[in-house]
Amino acid sequence: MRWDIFCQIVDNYGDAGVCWRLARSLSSLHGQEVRIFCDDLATLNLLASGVDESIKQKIDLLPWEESFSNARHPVKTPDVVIEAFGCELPERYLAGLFIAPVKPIIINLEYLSAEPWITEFHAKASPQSHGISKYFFFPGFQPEVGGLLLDPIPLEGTLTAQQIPPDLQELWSMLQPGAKRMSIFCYPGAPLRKWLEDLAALGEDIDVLLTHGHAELLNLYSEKQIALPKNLQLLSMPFVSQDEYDWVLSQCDFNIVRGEDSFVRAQLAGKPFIWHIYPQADRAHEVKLAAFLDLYLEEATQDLRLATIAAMTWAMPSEWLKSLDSWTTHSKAWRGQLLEKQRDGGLAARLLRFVG
Ligand code: TRH
Repeated sequence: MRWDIFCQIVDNYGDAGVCWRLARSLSSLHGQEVRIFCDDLATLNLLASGVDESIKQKIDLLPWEESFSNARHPVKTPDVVIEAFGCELPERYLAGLFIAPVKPIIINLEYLSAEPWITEFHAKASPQSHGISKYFFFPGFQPEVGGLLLDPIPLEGTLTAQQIPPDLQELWSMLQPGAKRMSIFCYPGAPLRKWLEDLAALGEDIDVLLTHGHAELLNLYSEKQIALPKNLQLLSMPFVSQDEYDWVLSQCDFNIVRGEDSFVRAQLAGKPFIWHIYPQADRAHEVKLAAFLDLYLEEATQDLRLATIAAMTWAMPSEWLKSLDSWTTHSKAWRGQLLEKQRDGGLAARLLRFVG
């Protein structure tokens, strides 16, 4: 079938990251014809870079305006229209659908959530005055909702240390032998400087991989240099491809991730992680985090529960790092449970079944 995905980039990379990952899955794993209309093509192209040309060329990445420009032949009517994260379709594009001989189905693809209430809204109709059928679709962890965007599933062990991505080889050569490795991808509001100073004071050899832009966050290049003992080495990464980022997550002992897509990738890496959830004004993010932790820690010991909740709410590492080993065991088990629950193929497969 033909899919039109509309991607409006609010900020950061996740809107593009999720839309690109979905398009890639629908196209290369499910043989669908996919176009993405995006209002910030530069960001989308950044996320789509580093993917095999044979995959990328099958997906049309188009500017938002192309969806209704009459310059070209009238836009081919799609079978499915995805409004990613509830973005509004362009009026003139919608008008084009009204005159289409066969109407598409419109899907409002929501943000990923672990909250229980989404089970009541998932797959429910959202009646529109224009009469074209539209449905809510909630990605999530529970069996009766939209599932997780998993592809490509980083199979344990295949992302071995030997396959160091080319643009990480120099950085990888600087790692301290035998040191713990942590990657950091968080929002500016995190107490990162204090967190790293506390971590360094524990005396362990640790290499901290700062993802694109985080070194600036720490004013590493300014006079207010963060003063860290040499057992903690800060290494700054370029912005790498999604698959290379998966590789980094799998090679680290601990990861700080954020938003939506890296949050899922960290779980698939089977390693302990802090989820720096996207902060919302009305503190709704705290409800979302609590809902996830309820699921994530359902089978954890009380000690691990306390350690994980402390870590996820930015307590200093000296308060919870002693639980790292049991957290690592738990993370592997959680990855296994996730893959088991999503063995139907997760979000892309469930979308296909829903519209099929
Ligand atoms: O960038 P984010 O903070 O995006 C967020 C989420 O989309 C959130 O839902 C939304 O409300 C908010 O923006 C506005 O985090 P996220 O979701 O992890 O997206 C980052 C994407 O970037 C993800 O696909 C991984 C990818 N990435 C790379 O490809 N290379 C890299 O080097 C890094 C660090 C990330």
